[in-house]
Amino acid sequence: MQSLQLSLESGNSHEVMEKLSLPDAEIFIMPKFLSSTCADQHFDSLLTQTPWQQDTLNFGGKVVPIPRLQAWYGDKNCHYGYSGLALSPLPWTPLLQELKSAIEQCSNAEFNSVLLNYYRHGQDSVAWHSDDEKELGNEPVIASLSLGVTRRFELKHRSRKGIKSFCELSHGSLIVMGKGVQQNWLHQVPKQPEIQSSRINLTFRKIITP
Ligand SMILES: O=C(O)CCC(=O)C(=O)O
Ligand SMILES: [Mn+2]
Repeated sequence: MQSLQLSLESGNSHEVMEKLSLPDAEIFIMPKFLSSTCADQHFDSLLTQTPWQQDTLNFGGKVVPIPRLQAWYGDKNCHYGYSGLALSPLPWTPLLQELKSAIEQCSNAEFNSVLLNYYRHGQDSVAWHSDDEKELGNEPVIASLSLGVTRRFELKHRSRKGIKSFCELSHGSLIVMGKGVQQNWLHQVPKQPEIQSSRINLTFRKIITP
């Protein structure tokens, strides 16, 4: 896969994209991808209009609710799953399609699906993982848009013990995870019990269908 090419348009504050310096990975952040007014509107629409689901995982016969709510949207054939959970796509909404196009333009990548996560408060989280399911291909580009309260996004290298990093994902920010991120690193959004307010995250992905 070619490495990410970024469209940086000078004078356009939403286009300011910074590369995080992580070994063995290409990851970019645009802290102000959306203006705060736009981000507020999209947060409210997604919060109220998404059919949020409380999915469960089965750990050796024990059914455990995932500590966040989710929704999966995409093209008709985009079936996805992780840890034994199977997700069938809801059809694109105009808002999700609009966000997808804007994010495709600035990341120079294509997506056909999006996973929405709703962290209701600081007790909701996602545990250490990488998005390395085979339906995402060998070197996926995943773009992640954050709305709502700022949460900490942590990364740790898979094999070089002790090499870690983190960034704060604020309202309207976009990160683009490219070459090496899923292969060489794990990421998580840890619980932050002091946080009372909610956050929505959208990860745009490309499912490779046979
Ligand atoms: O909420 C986030 O920022 C990350 C979500 C995530 O890693 C995922 O859905 O795979
Ligand atoms: Mn992930």
